[in-house]
Order: sequence, then structure tokens, then C-alpha cells
Amino acid sequence: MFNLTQYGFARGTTEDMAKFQNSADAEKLIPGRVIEMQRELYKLVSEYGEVPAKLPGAFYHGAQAREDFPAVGDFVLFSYNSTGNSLISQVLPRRSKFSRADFSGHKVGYAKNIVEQIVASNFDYVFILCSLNYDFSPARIGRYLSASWQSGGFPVVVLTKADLVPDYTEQVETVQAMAHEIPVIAVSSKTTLGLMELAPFLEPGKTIVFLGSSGVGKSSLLNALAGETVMEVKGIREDDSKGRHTTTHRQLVMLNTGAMVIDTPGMRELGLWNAEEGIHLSFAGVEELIERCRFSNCTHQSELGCAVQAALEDGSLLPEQWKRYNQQKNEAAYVESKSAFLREKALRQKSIARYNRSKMQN
Ligand SMILES: Nc1nc2c(ncn2[C@@H]2O[C@H](COP(=O)(O)OP(=O)(O)OP(=O)(O)O)[C@@H](O)[C@H]2O)c(=O)[nH]1
Ligand SMILES: [Mg+2]
Ligand SMILES: [Zn+2]
Repeated sequence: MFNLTQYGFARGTTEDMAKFQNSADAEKLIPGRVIEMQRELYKLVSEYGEVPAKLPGAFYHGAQAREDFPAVGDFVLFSYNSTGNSLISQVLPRRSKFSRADFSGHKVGYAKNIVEQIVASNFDYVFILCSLNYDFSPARIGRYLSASWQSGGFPVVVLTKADLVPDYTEQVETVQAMAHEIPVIAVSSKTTLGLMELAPFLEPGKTIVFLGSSGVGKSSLLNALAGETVMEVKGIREDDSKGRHTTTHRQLVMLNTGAMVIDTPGMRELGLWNAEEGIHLSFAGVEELIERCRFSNCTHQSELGCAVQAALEDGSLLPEQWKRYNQQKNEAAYVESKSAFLREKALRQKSIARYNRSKMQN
């Protein structure tokens, strides 16, 4: 018997249930999960197996923002059609999401004012992939960590292609110093080295999203974990990652362990979305330090009573950590200045208020 909970569907969540029951034709609508998306065509998994689905025209004509469109990982309600495309009627609330800000200005698809593009949703873990052999960039890992913290998923740093470097202790230590609480695991998809260490995250019903630049080996890792070729990988090794992306669309794959992986195309640049919050979590220590500076307008250069300078001197704050914090701060400020950020925040406050009200009633 098919059960969507195997795909991570948590029917117990009150919000999902409320939405489901309030919808006018609830009995005709069934839940499914988006496992693939190619242009306007979706593939859902449901009690009818894998079904092709589309969005009703109203979606495109309405004032929907890009974030309202279904993304891979979404749980949706749809009306089943055995002879053609089923119709997606609504996206259920996302318990986690990874999105990127899209400032390109040109219209993607049909939605105007595209500001937030959902990359993946409803995942439990974020695997941040970075290759050990070249292009190893702690700054980039830091940016991914920030984005992960505010996505609602738990980050795990996976350093790939360990078979190509004789010694990677230094890289592991560098990343570990940035984020003490986070697992940092070196692997090789070629020799299977380190793959066992990923096992604790491959639990039944859990969803993992793979993030990382093109060529770091996301699809290779997925194939290695699946034990077969489920995703195409670059045939010939290119000496830089500037080439075309091998993976061109997002896909959710069920592993034998019962865990699911969302593979994504490598993204050239990561537009941090609503990253301010992420920075605060990931670099909470730095933020706390700043609050302890004697002067509220401290520039942390040479002021008396500067907690940052003191921490840098006694070694409790690493210079790299401080540098990265500032780099990210600048990027975040850029993202934050977009009006969409405020809209997102207002929405969240509304849902917090709603949650508080419902708690008071009980
Ligand atoms: N030696 C070695 N090569 C690897 C390993 N993992 C991946 N590669 C190679 O790295 C190249 C890129 O791998 P992909 O898995 O396609 O990378 P990707 O991250 O999915 O790339 P995009 O789909 O473009 O985002 C391929 O040539 C792989 O064979 C590894 O563990 N060891
Ligand atoms: Mg790929
Ligand atoms: Zn200071």
C-alpha cells in the first residue's frame, strides 16, 4: 500500500490538515509530492504512482509570485486525471525551503516581479558539497551555511573527491572551525570512502537536498548512494567548473534506505535570500560579541572596550571568521534591501501571531 508518509508527508501538522479540510472540494483532491519539474510539466508521486501534472491556467494569470509555484519537494493537493495531466490545485505549507533571490530583472516563466525562486522544499538535511581538489572555498561554504540555517534544514558539509587529494585534514579543520556544531565529512564517490559516515542522515522518510557548484560531484554522490546511475554525470573531467551544467533540472530520488535526495543543478552564484537571519544563527557568537562592545556605534577598529578586538587578541574569534562574517554581512545587506524581504517577514509575523492566538485558545 502506498503511503505518502514514506515520502515525508506529515499529515499530522495542523496547518496542512486545516488547509486540506477547508478547501471546497477536499474529497476530490488528493495529496502528492513534486518529484520532478521540467518547464511547466511536473511529476508527482501519489497513491496513483507517478503522475504527470500541470498547473491550472489561473496560476499563470493570477498575481502569484514565483514562490507560490510548486517546486521539487513540495507537497501539493491535486485532482487526479487518469487519461491526461492531473491538475495541481494548491501547494501545502512548506516546512523548509531553499530559495534564491532572482534579481536578473527578466521574466522567468509567467510570473512578473520574480523575487524569490524556490530551489527545493520540505527537506530535513542540507548537504553542502564542496570539492577538495580545487575550488575549495571556505567563504562559499560559509555562504551556504548561512542560507541553510535559515532554510529550516540541518546543514552537513560534504567535502568531495577525497580520492584526488593525499591529505585533507587541513581543509576539514578549516571548515570545522567555522561551524563547530556541524558534521564535516570527506567522501569519495569513486572509492566510496567516507560514504558510511553519511548513513545516519539517510533515514526513512527524510529528505536531503544537495547544494554546491557545478562539477563538485552532486549527481555522482547521488549515484553512489543509490548504487546505480540515476543521474547523468559529466563524462570527461573538465579542469574547471565553468562548463555547462550537467544536471539541468531538479529531481527527487528515493534511495533504498527510504531517504530521498533532491539533486539540483550547480548554481554559479548563490543569491542569499533573507540571509540576515541565517547570519545571526550561524555566527551567533560574533553577533553576541558585537553586543558586548562598550559603544553601540563601535567600528571594531581601535575603540576602547571593543569586544571584537579583545576576542581577536585572545584567539576566541578567528580572523577568518571575522572576515567572513563581514563579507556575508555585505551580501546580506544587498539582498535585504529588496522589498520582497519585507513581504516575507510580514508574512512570517502574521503566521506567528496566528500561532500565538491558536495557542491562547487551547
Ligand atoms: N575522482 C573523482 N571524481 C569525481 C568524484 N565525484 C565526481 N567526480 C567527477 O566530477 C565530475 C562532475 O561530477 P558531477 O556528479 O556531474 O557533478 P555535479 O555537481 O552533479 O555537476 P552539475 O550537475 O553540473 O551541477 C565528473 O567527471 C565526475 O566523474 C569523486 O569522488 N572522485
Ligand atoms: Mg549534477
Ligand atoms: Zn567593537
